[in-house]
Amino acid sequence: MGLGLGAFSRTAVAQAVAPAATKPLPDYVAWKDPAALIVHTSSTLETRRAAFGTSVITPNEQLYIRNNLPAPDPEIVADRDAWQVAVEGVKSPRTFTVKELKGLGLETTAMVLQCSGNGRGFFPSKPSGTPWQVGAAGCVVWSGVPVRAVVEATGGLVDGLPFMTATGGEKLPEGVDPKSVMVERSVPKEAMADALLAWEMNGVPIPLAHGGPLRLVIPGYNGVNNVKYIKRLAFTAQQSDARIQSTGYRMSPPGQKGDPSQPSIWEMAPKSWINTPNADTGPLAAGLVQIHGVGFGGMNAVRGIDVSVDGGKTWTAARLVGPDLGKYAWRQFVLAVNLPAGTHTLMSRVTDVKGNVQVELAQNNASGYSNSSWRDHAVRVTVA
Ligand SMILES: Nc1nc2c(c(=O)[nH]1)N[C@H]1C(S)=C(S)[C@@H](COP(=O)(O)O)O[C@H]1N2
Ligand SMILES: [Mo]
Repeated sequence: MGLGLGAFSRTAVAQAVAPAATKPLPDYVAWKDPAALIVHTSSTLETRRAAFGTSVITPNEQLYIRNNLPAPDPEIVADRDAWQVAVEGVKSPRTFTVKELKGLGLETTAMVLQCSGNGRGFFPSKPSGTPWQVGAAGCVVWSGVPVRAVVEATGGLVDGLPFMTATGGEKLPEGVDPKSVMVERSVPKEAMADALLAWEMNGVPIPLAHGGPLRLVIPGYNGVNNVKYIKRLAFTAQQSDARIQSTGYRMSPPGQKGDPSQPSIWEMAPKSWINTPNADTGPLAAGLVQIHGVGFGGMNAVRGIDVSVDGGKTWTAARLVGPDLGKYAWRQFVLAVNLPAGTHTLMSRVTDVKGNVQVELAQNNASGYSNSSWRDHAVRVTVA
């Protein structure tokens, strides 16, 4: 797809703003826009700050990728409607094909998909893991059946099962303990309220790399909980004992291993950042600059986004621009500012409708998760 003239023109435009060299795109995402992405490894691709556009939605060609295991064989999207998911922990457990799910209901939800390690690259402690900056995130529109409708169709929840546990459909490598590699995540069952079993994203069937034929999406929750190629959705008494749940994705104090007593990486916190101008913009001419970026509340809608051009001493309310796609989507903001010659530190800070304000400083933690710090996300620009 998209390898005609469009690819040439995209490349030509993006080269002007993104000259830095990067590794070639891995085969399974060869259809992505190389100019928009930083290829960290074959399983971690990040959207460049300078590549985020101003049309709210992040196009699939530009969206980040994070895989804990190699993506499954493309044969699983050859007949999408035939993909099966087992539903358990309900009164009448059963397996559904995607075709059957399509008969149960339909909802469309815009939401921020963000890796919990987004912003890890800003921790001075240099935690191990991909040093993502801002681009392990995007705003995506998903279509699918509400999990609530699937639960209703299976007779309702069995009592006393506080978690919703989802299992990814990857083939596991042989010779290792499956629990050490499988992607199986548990969240509080209340998270099902707005969750979907989705088959479409941004207007097309979900590409294999993003979890097609079927993906669990849990608006407001960190990326890892949005299990791709889902093959089992179970309401469970305990959280999964897979490593990715029990010791992985925990807010562990620096230097400590993860363990089940520490908070799991579930709900996202309010966060915003400036996309333009940025480090790739080059020297600006003195005069009016349109500072724009994105902000989201995590679990709540955005009330407002403020911008500072003096390193966080004073703040001015930015204007929210573009369509409001609901409380789980990000809002775009713009502020026109007259910047005199010199070097300036620009930052943004979002407040949600409940009054929660984006944090100034991130909580340091062993794996570098959940960096929402407005200080860390500042951009420095020079005006000639
Ligand atoms: N089955 C499966 N689901 C998964 C993963 C995975 O490796 N396998 N990675 C998770 C993580 S850590 C993130 S951040 C998101 C990334 O989604 P994307 O690659 O579609 O951007 O998917 C999540 N769901
Ligand atoms: Mo992630």
